[in-house]
Formats: sequence, structure tokens, C-alpha cells
Amino acid sequence: MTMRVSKLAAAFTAALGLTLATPSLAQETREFSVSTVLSDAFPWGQAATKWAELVNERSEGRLTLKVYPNAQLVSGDQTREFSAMRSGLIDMAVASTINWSPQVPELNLFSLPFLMPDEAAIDAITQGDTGERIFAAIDRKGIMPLAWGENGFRELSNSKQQIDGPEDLKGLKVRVVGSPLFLDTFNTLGANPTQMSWADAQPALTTGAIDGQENPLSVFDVARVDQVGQKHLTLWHYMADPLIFGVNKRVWKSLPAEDQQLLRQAAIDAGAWEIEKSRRELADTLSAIKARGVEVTELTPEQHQAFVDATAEVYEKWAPRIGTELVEQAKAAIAAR
Ligand code: X2X
Repeated sequence: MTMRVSKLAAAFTAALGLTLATPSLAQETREFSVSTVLSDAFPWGQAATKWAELVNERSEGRLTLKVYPNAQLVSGDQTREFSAMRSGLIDMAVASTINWSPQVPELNLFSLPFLMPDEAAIDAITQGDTGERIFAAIDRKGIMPLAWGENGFRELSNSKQQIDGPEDLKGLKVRVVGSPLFLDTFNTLGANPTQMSWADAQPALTTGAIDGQENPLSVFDVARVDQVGQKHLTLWHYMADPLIFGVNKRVWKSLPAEDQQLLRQAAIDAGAWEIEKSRRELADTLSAIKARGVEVTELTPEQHQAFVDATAEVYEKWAPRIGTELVEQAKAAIAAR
């Protein structure tokens, strides 16, 4: 008898399980847009593609992330991406801290010149309490941040001459993007910075309207920046822009908890994969650039220090805007790395 009851109960549970499972099996498939500035020819775009692949695989085809590269969802205007995402024009993004820094002042932390001397310093910020605090700031501004990736240390190129000291930058027309912090950094160095999108930068380099630009080695290499006259490259590692995987809040709230978890874990895995890959590829990328005849300048500790000294005043102006406490916390995390 007892046996029968438990069999019955098992059958009942199975039936219940089936009815519970049926709606989720029949659950509609959903597609979301993902904005990036660089395509999957670059590590950045590859991070987004990886995220999309993992989400598709792990949701068994139920969730699709469609990647729109070249900032096309904001007509190339990459510093509008955050606002477009917040307003719902874009569902998700894998974005550079630089491009969101006009709307999230805390993200200017990464743009402070010579704050992070090496990759371990980036990790000390992103993988610790400082990173959590930055994610909380993004969250407060209306985007759900899920994971970190990496664009990389940004190196300086130009068409005019070798640069190994601040005096070499005098009057040089350098393209920058993001918040006004970049104008301050390059003005302080005596350069003549001009803000423009990446879409506009490439023709401007070709025509010689600008003399120089700064971007990670992977971008210099894949976009073939040497072919538009940028023959001098200085490895000054003055800053690095992490990537952030983020989701519009309404989209986020519309997802059941298990799908939120799936999206988050896939972003963390895609980010870790991309960070490892782009760091591993750096040495080969540099060799390829040198092999194409680009003059690559490495700085001596003294030359490096001259740049650090020349940009010190950027901290005075920007630390209060970023949050003095946040800057101090980041410095402490870097010192303890
Ligand atoms: O515009 C740039 O320089 C780029 C591609 O690196 C960013 O989107 C920050």
C-alpha cells in the first residue's frame, strides 16, 4: 500500500514536472541587440561574439545576441552608446570605459594618465572592491554591468616624428575620444588634441587632418593604422581601457533569474577568455607591426617619468570629479598588487 502511494506520488510528481516543464520548453525565443565599436576582426568584437556564442549554446538556442559592430546603432557616435542603451535603443553592449565616461564620471579612473603601470594593476582594480564600486556607479546610472573585458594599453602613434618626451608632442594634432579628460592630458603635454569618433578618425588620419592617435596595439595592427601614414609608435602605456559587458535595465528585469544568471556567467567567461587572448597575442602583434617598418619607441624609466611629471596636474582636476576616495582606493589596490 505504502509502495502504491509512493508510486502514485512519483507519477503525480512526474506529471506535474511535465506540466511545469512544458511552458518553459515552449518559451518564446528572444533576440537582443549588442553594440560594439570594433568588429570581430579585433579582440573587442571577439569578446562580444564569444558572449553571443556562449549564451546561444547554454540557452539551447532560446536566447540570441545579435552583435552590431562599428557603433552602427548610434551612427558611429560611440560616446552616445550609454545614453542609447539607457533609453532602450540598444539592449546590450560590450563597451569601452572611455566611451561611457562622459555619462559615468567614475569610469574616467582608467583614463588617468599613468595610473596603471601593468596588467596586474588593471586586474587589481577590476577584480577587486574598486571594480565593484565602479559597477555600482554604472548600475546607479541605469545599466546593469555584468563583466569585464579589455581593449588594452593605449600607445601613441603619429606621422611626424619619433616621440620619447613631452616636448615632442608640442603642437601635434592628436585625435582623442571620450570625456574632456583626454583634452586635458594632451593639452598639458603641449599637444593640440581634437575629439572625434573612431569612424571619423580613420579618414582624418588618411587625409593628414590629424597627425596622431592613441589606441591599443591590436587596434593599430588590425586597422592597419601604419598604412595611413602613422609610422612612429611610442609604447608609453599611459592608460588602458577595460571593456564592460552591460545590459539595459528593462531588458534585465524582463528576464527570469536563471536567464540573468546565464547571461552574467557567459559574460564573465567571454570576458576572461578575451582578456587572456588579447594579452597572449600582444607580443606577436608588436612583432608584426615592427615587421611592417613602423618605428617603435620604448621609453627609458627617465623618459617615462618625464611624461608622468608632465601630466600630474590632470589628477588634481579629475580626482574630485571621479571621486577622490575611489582614486585613493584604486591607488592602494595597485600598490598592493
Ligand atoms: O575610438 C577608439 O579609439 C576606440 C576604438 O579605441 C574606442 O572605442 C575607445
